[in-house]
Amino acid sequence: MKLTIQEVAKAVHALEVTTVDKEMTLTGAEFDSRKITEGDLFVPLKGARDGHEFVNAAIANGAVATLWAKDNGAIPKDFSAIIVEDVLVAFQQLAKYFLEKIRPTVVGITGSNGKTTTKDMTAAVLSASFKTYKTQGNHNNEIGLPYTILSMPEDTEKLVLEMGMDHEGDLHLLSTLAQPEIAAITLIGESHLEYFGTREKIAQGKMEIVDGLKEDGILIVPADEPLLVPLTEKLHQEVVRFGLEKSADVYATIKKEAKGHVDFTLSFLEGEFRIPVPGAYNVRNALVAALIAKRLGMSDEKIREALATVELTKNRTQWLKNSKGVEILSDVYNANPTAMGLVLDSFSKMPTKGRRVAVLGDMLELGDKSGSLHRSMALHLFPDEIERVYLYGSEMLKLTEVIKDMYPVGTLRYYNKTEKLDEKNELIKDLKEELKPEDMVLLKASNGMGLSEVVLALMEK
Ligand code: 2GN
Repeated sequence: MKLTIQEVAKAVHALEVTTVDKEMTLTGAEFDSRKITEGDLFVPLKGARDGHEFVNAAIANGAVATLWAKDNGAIPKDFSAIIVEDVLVAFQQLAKYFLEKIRPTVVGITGSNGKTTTKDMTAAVLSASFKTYKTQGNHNNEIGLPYTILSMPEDTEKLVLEMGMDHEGDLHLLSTLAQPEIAAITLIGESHLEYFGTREKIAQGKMEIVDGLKEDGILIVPADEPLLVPLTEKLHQEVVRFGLEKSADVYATIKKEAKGHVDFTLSFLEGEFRIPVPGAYNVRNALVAALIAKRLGMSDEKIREALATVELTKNRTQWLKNSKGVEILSDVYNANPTAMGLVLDSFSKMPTKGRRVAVLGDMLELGDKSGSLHRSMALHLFPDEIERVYLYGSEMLKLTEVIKDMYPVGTLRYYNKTEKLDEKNELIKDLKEELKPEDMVLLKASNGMGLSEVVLALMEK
């Protein structure tokens, strides 16, 4: 992002700006003060804690301005504060302004889950011909999507946005913000993370992706979702139904499935295609990616080349199932208190026949508020929802102290990690012994805690 303070103030309808130099250029926007670099705008959102509390950390890291909710206490002296009614709304308005300034073609994709995503494959294919930027990690909600937009390079031509859906109204907001030229619903799914109750409700929720779809835009939907297809009938935008059956508007035909690749044809492109990953699921992803690429002007040949070399990265957040039948939600590469609280809340509500088990490791680099931020996770842990808790790391000892009287004897375990002593192997051993088929396990920590080793150990035969 490259915007002047003046531009930001105008875009967010600032009530007031406390600054000396409104021509000063801002080079990025961050809501996590740990990620601020020189020249950035700080965006104090309400997470587990109120971001306004951390403005000094942001300044120390090089922030040159901040958004600031009106009547929010003392504004740091000699610092540019852009005063607004609501910081989240301002952040979204700013993203919208930046999008209109850069004007990439926007592709909005929802419904991705599983190991690889249509979003990644689409971005991989488009990258062969265009300057393409895509949603990183899980930045797909009302905060993550504006963040993605504001993080795109100035020369972005195609922007592939993942649009996440947890509640009714989510996709309405994301779609009207980003106003995609192409929108794709990859599947209805029965994802653990959706609280819609019924598949009908999920289908309705997914259809909100058309709320911001351009008049001359295209909606891509699975042909084999009887709940979805009727909802597309009254749209004035073009609707393309995809699948593996000839009755779909566009379809793939699998020719050969091998261990490491699949060969297939596509009804709308010449010749045969290969993806260097197995599975019919990935052929559906590839079909959507190829369709989008074709509509955006790529040649059949270019699409073929791009698909043949797509590299799929593992999702950072993954559902796994081990040989014992334990379901594992692995989210072990980064952590902040907000995200940990949110994932614990949704995990607590997920239906399961077995027990819910949480394995939580330290969140790193939280400075002198670290103790209280770890302790605050007690607000998200209740023995009748999450029956067993394994805490790992020196900061998590503070959380252990807060919840130990609430958790019955034997249901809360603590493992230390210091320079001298690392009890990770005990943690692994106990988990392997104590987990039962049908249990559901959440693992979450900062990357530096190395919980990925625990995930690997649980996945061993
Ligand atoms: O769930 S999210 O991760 N989300 C991001 C967007 O895509 C989808 C997923 C998420 C994270 C969301 Cl939705 C919202 C927020 Cl606000 C955040 C977030 O980053 N929250 C963070 C905090 C909170 N609450 S990051 C962060 C880092 N901060 C602590 C609080 C916090 C570090 C810090 C620690 C101590 C000081 C300053 C900063 C300090 N200053 N100590 N003394 N002075």
